This record gives sequence, C-alpha cells and structure tokens, in this order.
Amino acid sequence: MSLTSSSPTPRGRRRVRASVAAVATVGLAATGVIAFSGTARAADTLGAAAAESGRYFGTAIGPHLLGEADYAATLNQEFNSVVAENDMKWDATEPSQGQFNFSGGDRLVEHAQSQGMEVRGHTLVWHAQQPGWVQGLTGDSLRQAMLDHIDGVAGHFAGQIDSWDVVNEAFEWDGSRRQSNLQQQLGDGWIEEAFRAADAADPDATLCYNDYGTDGINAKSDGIYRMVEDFLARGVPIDCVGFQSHLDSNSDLSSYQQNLQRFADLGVEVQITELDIGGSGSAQANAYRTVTEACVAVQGCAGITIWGFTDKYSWRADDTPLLFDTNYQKKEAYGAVLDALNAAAPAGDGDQEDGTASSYLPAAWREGTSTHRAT
Ligand code: 9MR
Repeated sequence: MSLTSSSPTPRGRRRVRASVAAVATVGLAATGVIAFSGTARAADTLGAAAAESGRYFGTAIGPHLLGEADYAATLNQEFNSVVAENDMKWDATEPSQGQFNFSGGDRLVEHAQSQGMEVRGHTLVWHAQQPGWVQGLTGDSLRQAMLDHIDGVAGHFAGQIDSWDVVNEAFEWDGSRRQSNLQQQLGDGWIEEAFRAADAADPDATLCYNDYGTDGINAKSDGIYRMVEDFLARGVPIDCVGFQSHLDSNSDLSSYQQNLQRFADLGVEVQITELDIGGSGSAQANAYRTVTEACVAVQGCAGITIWGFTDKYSWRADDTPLLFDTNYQKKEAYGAVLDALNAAAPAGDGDQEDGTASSYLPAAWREGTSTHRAT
C-alpha cells in the first residue's frame, strides 16, 4: 500500500511502531530474552512481549522519580512507552498565561529517547488541572487561551510524541457533553477546534480522545462513539480513542473487547491509556488478563499503558492496583499480563513498505479504504 493523498495518514504510527519494533529486536537479540518453547516465542518483559505483536506496553511516570534506582531500573527493563502522570498537564506546562514550563516533560522525553521508548502526551485540554488563570476566562479569551496552549505545548514537543490525549474526559455518564467551563463558554465545537489545533501543531502525532467509564458498551461510550463517527465523517482530525480503564477486580468487563472493536471498526486506533485495577491476587490478575486479552484480540488496539507500575506510587493510595508491589516485586497480575501478551498473534502480515509490524492497524487502513483523516 502506498501513502497517496487518499490514504489514511498514520504517519506517526508507522514511524513509531517501526522504532519500537527495531528497539525490541535489538534488545531481544542482545539480551536473549526470547525463550523458544516449541515454535512459540515468549518474551520475558512486558514491552518485549507487546512488541512481538507490534504493540507497545507503557506506564505513567513521574520524571522526578527517575533518580530512584529501583524505579528507573524497573521502568527501563519492562516498558517501551511512557506518559507523564502529571507533568504535561495544563497547570504544569503553562502556570501563567504564555509562560511555558516544559522541565518535567522534557526530562521524560529525554529519558524515553535514551531508552528507545515511545512517548504518549497527556493531556492538552481537560476541565481539571487547569491553572487558576484559565478558570477565570470566558468566551473568546478562553478559546484563544486553549488554542495558544495547544500550539505552545504540542508545538514544543512536535515530532517527539507518538500519541497525544488532545481532549480528556469531556463526556458525562449519560453520553452528553460534560458541562465544563470549556463546554459552557465555547459550545459544542470546542473539541473539534482542539483537535484541529493539535493537528496543526504536530501533524505526525496520533491524536486521541481519552476518557474513563468507557469500559464496555454503555451510554457514555455510545456518546463518544457518536462523536468519533461524526468527526470522521466531517474530516475532523481524530486518530484514536483512549480507554483509561481505572477498574476494580469485580468490574464488569463483559463487553470490554466488543467496545474496543466497535471503535476500531470505525477506523480509529484504540489504546488502553490509564489501566489500573484495584484489589489483589488472582481476582486482580484475572481482570488484568481479560483487559490485555481484549487489546491483543483487537487488531486496532495499539497498546496498553498502566497508570504507574509500582503500588508505592499509585494515585489510588489506599489500594494496590498496579503490577509491581511497593518493593518492585512482580505481582500475580504481572504474570497474567505477560502471558496474555505472549499469547497474542505475532505481528507482520507484510503489507507495510518498511516491513515492520502492522497487525495493530485496523483493516480499513491496511486495505487503504478508510476515509479516516483523508486530507
Ligand atoms: O494520577 C494523577 C494524580 O497524580 C493527579 O493528582 C490527578 C490530578 O491531576 O490526576 C491523576 O491522573 C488522572 C489522569 O490525568 C486523567 N484520568 C484520571 C487519572 C486519575 O485521577
């Protein structure tokens, strides 16, 4: 398939997955982490196992924690993608209007690049974590501030971010728009304005809408589905939907995979962006397995990010929702995720010009029939 003007434009994806595949291959060859059992290949880190099927496995991090030896060692060993848990948010990056601070984000990107990791950007526009000066703005002042913020942040990191969470958490449980200051001041058009601005500032990044409570087919995911459908029909540059997946061991996951699949079938990439699952032991492990199996079963699911990796630093301070305990020891849930990643069909149906993994690409893109971002 050649990239013509009528092709979809997964330029960022192609660039990025190629780099992950290359890093994974080099890493595996150098360290011998692939074990052969019969004809099946099994990698023994999360990132390497995900790369086998052309996917990434990432984590949210705090760049200020990189100086902690066990933290950095576990991160570097296991993951091939990172996102800033807080350092790229509006309050962190533009604490005063027009005065940008990229120190945490730059540190994260530098670390990721030194380790050959992908970078997710989180998040350009959100009703929460807005600096005080934004909260007081109205009308066109707020609109201009939003556009300038996107231009400033996405522009600064342009070419270094694989996927941006352009807009975060803009829907209510009933599938209607959240009545945030953005919605109330700017009206329904604000989300597409944000995506167009992000596309202008970083044309190669995969642009995602990201939300929680979308862990199955429900009123909220229905509302988002309708928005994506509408954006694609009108050529609004959206590439991806992020499913945060803050879950508990007993969360209802009965339509989790089906929900990912219906979005992928629209022609957007799907990503699991903030996974963490409360609880412990086999109940927790089974829920992690279910989510991981769902992603690897959906061709358009590009990868999984967990929202921190050690229980030592989870935002859910009273719970133990991550894959490593407070002493950086692997939990049962770790084994479940690794096994599910290793069980995925290997990447590579040979249809990419550069021969890199392509199994995460939705069928419409591989066939060149998608109208997604036809520009
Ligand atoms: O984990 C993050 C926590 O450290 C911050 O205090 C909080 C507010 O910025 O945000 C948390 O991350 C959230 C993410 O940005 C969006 N989805 C929900 C996450 C958990 O609250």
